[in-house]
Amino acid sequence: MSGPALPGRVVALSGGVGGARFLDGVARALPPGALTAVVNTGDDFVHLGLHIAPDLDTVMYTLAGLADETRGWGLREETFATLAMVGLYGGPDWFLLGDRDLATHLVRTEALRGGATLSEVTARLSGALGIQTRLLPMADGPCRTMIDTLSDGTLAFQEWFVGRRAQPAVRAVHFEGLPPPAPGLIDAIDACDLVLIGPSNPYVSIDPILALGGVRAAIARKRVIAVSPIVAGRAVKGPLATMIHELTGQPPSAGAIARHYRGLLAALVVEHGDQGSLDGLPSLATATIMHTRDDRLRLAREVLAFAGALITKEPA
Ligand code: FO1
Repeated sequence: MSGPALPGRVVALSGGVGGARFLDGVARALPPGALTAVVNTGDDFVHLGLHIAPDLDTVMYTLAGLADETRGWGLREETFATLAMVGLYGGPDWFLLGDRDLATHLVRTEALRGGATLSEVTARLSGALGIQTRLLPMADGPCRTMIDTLSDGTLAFQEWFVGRRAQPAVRAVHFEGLPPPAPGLIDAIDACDLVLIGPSNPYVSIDPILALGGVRAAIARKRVIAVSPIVAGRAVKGPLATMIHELTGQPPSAGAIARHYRGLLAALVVEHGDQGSLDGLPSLATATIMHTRDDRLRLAREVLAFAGALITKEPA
């Protein structure tokens, strides 16, 4: 007996580590070419003269099977000799750039200075790493996530997240610069059967993508399923649980994620036991924490089968 048909074309929105791991599962669960990944670039910054795109690189290294699985970002078996020398000179060594990772930033920066767009460089770098998934930065132009803090004024994302270990309490998040979405992004959404939102931080990883002109409206016309980055009241990684409390006054829960994406979602994928707070939003309850590569594939297959059943049941 065959199950519901898998969605044919899928667009998935992603930030760094959690989103990248989910994308890895979805990419392997679908036929080659079926997935377009749209990646947050609000975290990008220029550091030591280089264009650093942390979420794009985390996604690229994860899909290529090269990511450091413990940290979640950067390359595995990395060394930091160049950074040690930067520190010896009194240069900025607070952001950990590995020796091999630096090659990505050097080649990207040189290509951008030569007139290539971020989309073009991303296609070149991901192609060189053998990645078959289409990777789109959310935009070619700069859109910078800025964190308004209670104690330290307004900080650029990496300055807050890495430089101050996400310690200053957050009053608000805003984005500087609203470039057009990357070429092909709206077309990819228009042509897809399903939009997935990975288990990424909604405020700093997904909202920058949704803020770009036309993206939220295009997504709102589609069947959208998100995976909750909150499990049993805690963030799987990073400062999200504290941010939910600081920004909404609510306790962190899958329900807070559902309310954040109100009006967009057909369903939310949550951890077993987390369905209680969803205010009636349809959900799939399963094991959402991805410890292994097999977990990623299993979760992706479950989400796609669930989406297939939703599509079969409720034609758009
Ligand atoms: N995250 C950290 O917490 N500390 C770092 O020193 C750090 C360096 C770094 C270098 C390259 C890269 O691609 C990512 C890096 N990240 C680091 C992760 C980065 O801050 C991401 O933006 C966040 O993980 C949010 O997605």
